[in-house]
Amino acid sequence: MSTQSHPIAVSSAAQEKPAIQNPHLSKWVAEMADLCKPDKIVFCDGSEEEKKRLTDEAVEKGVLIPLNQQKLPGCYLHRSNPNDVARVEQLTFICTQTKEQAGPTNNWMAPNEAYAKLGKLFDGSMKGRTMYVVPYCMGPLNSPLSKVGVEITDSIYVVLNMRIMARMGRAALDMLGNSNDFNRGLHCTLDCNPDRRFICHFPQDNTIWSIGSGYGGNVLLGKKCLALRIGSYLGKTEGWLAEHMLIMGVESPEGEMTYVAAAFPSACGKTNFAMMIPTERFRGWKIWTVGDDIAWMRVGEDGRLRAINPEFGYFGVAPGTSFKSNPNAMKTIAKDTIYTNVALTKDGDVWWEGKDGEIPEELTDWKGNHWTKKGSTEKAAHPNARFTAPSKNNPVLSRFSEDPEGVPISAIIFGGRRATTIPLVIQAFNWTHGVFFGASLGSETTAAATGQVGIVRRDPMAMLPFCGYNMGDYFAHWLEMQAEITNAPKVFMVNWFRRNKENGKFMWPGFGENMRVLKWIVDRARLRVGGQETPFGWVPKADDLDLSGLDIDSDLVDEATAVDLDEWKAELESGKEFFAKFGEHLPEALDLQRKMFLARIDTLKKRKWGAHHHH
Ligand code: OXD
Ligand code: MN
Repeated sequence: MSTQSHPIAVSSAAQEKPAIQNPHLSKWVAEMADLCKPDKIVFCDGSEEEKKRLTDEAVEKGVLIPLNQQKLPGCYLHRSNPNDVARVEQLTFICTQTKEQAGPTNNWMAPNEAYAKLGKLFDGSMKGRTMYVVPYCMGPLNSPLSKVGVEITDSIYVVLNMRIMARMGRAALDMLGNSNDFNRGLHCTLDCNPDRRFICHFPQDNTIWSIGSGYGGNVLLGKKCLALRIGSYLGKTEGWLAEHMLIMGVESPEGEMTYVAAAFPSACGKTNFAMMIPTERFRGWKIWTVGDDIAWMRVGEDGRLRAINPEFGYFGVAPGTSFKSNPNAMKTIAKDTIYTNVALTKDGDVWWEGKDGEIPEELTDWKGNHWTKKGSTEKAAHPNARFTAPSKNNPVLSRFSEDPEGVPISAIIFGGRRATTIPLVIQAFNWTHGVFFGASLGSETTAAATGQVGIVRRDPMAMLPFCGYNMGDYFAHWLEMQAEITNAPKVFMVNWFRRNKENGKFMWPGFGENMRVLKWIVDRARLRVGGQETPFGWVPKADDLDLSGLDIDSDLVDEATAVDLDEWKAELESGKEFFAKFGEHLPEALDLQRKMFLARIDTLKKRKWGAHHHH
């Protein structure tokens, strides 16, 4: 490709060195510039000066609205196009050579077709615009577990968000050196038309092309696109795991630290759990956040699974976040935060449904319209309104969050939102059973959308929208990992949302009380507390859970941890259809697990298990 017609490259500060020395990177940037034809190219260095310059420009252009700097220093509001407020699974594609490699749960486009189709849209897309070149590192700088990506974008909003979400700029370039091993991400907002919106992943090329959207999950390419979809593929080929999991350190009053990774489907409270403050009874216990959304895990020299958080900030859901639900998040987002699609108060503060205090009489809603408490029927903040905040603002950020070796994981938790069947907590018998737990993970749809409650959407390992290759092969990869993990984490399933069959009420208080469940998990992982063997795993007996100071009786714990044979029969039978989707790619060991549990139910029913077996 010719390099004659390049616009002048403007580097952000006066530099003696050329902005990019890596020949692979400069070649690719030149090619993308030839395609997109920007007026100007800016190489981002991640400096404070650059942040100020871009922020000022964003404010001038109306991309960011400054908030009340006394109340929220360094904070800004962004309003997205109302047609562009969430991830779009139907427009997200995995572009592997064959459809089979993408598997039955992903949208697939052939790579040539995708490059051609999106190439036409990218052609000339940055005329009159600036092209920003954003090098970034996912994971601690210079960690063997980290990966470098470069995102090319026409959006200042993207640059300023990437700066919070990843280690961005010069440091990432230095880490890359002259290597060709980096993710190539191309993004253009275009005119934000849903008809010309595509998020395409090319795992075999370590490339992402995203066009027609400005929404975080579609355009902050380090997060879902690289850290999960491309990451999971890299993990399969390189022998590690990229997971949709929070990572937390649980510290006992004696200072003993146990690390736990947990997968919950989107919007099921991972951020709250990762920043949890234990209740009064657990004074002296502390939760330390390593990450709230993504874990990259590799087997260390000690044979343990070691995890890093590839991210550097939180891109969390604002509605429902309050000093009641998550005080640490509230402190985290009090400064240097970009808010997207929240409501604005008269004095330049932010507001959303579920925030503490009185509902203001008047607001400017997320679309920029006048809103009144009395007169407006619509929500003031978009339900998927977000905050982008630096991890370093988190008062309970783990001091090991930057450890290049990663933290050693002792327990893995899978959690869903289930009104029935799944006990408050249940421990798998072994690794294969744990993988089966993860592969069968499901969450119920809420009433709001369809009027139907209790429809279970299967979301294996909470990775359904994020697995960058055939999910059947992904299950096989999980099973194979056992060969290298000589000291495997114990695997658990939790369900904070089980309801009483008679009165429909939640059986468990949740929030800080979840510490009681977490303590059992930690003690099980360390082989020092009892449990009850059920046909489907270990559950705590009432005596095994520390219930002191909690206003529920032990019968309720029995109920919350009870295993009902009829419910499990339905559960295991419904898994058949989901597993069948994967055909030959489903590891036989998983379907055998399902069948074995199912077969046992019939024998147990003959002997009336459960009737006289109240643990
Ligand atoms: C997220 C998601 O934004 O899972 O983290 O959708
Ligand atoms: Mn997520």
